[in-house]
Amino acid sequence: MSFQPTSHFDPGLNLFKTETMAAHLTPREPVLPDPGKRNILITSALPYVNNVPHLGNIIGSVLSADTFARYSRARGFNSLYIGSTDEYGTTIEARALVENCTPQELCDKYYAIHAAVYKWFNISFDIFGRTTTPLQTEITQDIFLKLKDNGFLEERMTTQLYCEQHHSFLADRFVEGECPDCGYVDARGDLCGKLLQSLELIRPRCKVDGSVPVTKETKHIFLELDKLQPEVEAFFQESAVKGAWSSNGTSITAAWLKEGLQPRSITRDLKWGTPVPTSLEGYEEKVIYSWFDACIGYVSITANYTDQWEKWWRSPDDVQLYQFMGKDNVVYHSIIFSATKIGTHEPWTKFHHLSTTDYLT
Ligand code: B3M
Repeated sequence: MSFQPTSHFDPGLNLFKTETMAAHLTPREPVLPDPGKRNILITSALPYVNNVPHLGNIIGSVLSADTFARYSRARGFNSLYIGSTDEYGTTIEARALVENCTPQELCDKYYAIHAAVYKWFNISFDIFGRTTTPLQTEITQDIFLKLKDNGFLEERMTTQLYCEQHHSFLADRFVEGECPDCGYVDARGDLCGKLLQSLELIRPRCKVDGSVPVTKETKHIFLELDKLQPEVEAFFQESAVKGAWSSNGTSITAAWLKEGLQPRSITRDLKWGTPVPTSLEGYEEKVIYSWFDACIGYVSITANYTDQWEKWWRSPDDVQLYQFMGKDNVVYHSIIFSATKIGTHEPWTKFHHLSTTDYLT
């Protein structure tokens, strides 16, 4: 098989359009929920678009979701199965630096490769979209502003590492140094056995140019998860039982809730991402944190598929949402995405079933 990109993607339509695509992925009448039927909305986690998909991507969420989608269709349930690449965030920026291209060029290259791989595996997506679309910006900003209006966003000052060499705040992934825990000298600012923050590293250095960063104050917007904890907890208690969530999804979510939710920053000093709404002053050089809007990707992909997307995503009584993912993605879905939807005070379709797989070893 060849993974050479041979297709072109039209973000306006967000549908596969060329000969590289299987017949089941070509444009047709959109599947919409039918209130008299059982309506099943299925998602598999959106892989970062910075590499060739690996078996972990396939096993972790795609294969299980595809199997379920085939079962669901065979049972005659009205089913929509969506997937996409995840195109924002520092993983993409970091890879673009390595490949000496722009993040957009990187996304275009690897989107085609991802699409070809899933086609080769004959994955039965109804749509395989992208997260870098105007609708992603529109829907994410709308949700962001509703959270703000409802009093769940707060501005806070934070201290971060800043590279004076290339004039940029450094995301954790862009910092290396000595791990205070195990002494490893090339530890990365976001991961070294345990979750590290770059400020904890000893003798930190900028991964882009090797210079020594300074600390600097910068303001960010925080999602006040603590205020949303009671509602997230009530939703979890009911949904995990009713929708028979898989055990690791249930235990990971329960552990987070037991510890108590804390406010989390949902903006970043980066260029590659969904812009912060322009009504917020002083955020012109910042973007929304990619994990905040990655899950909103499921919604915007559906919106690129049909302008009646709200029939799927704002129909909690008519639609059952089944989400498939690896266990490292659980909290972003079960806690942060759920809290985000709850905080808008709008009738979002939330999880029915959460299916999580362990790491492929
Ligand atoms: N891209 C992480 C991953 O690929 C992230 C998932 C997003 S799901 C909305 O594992």
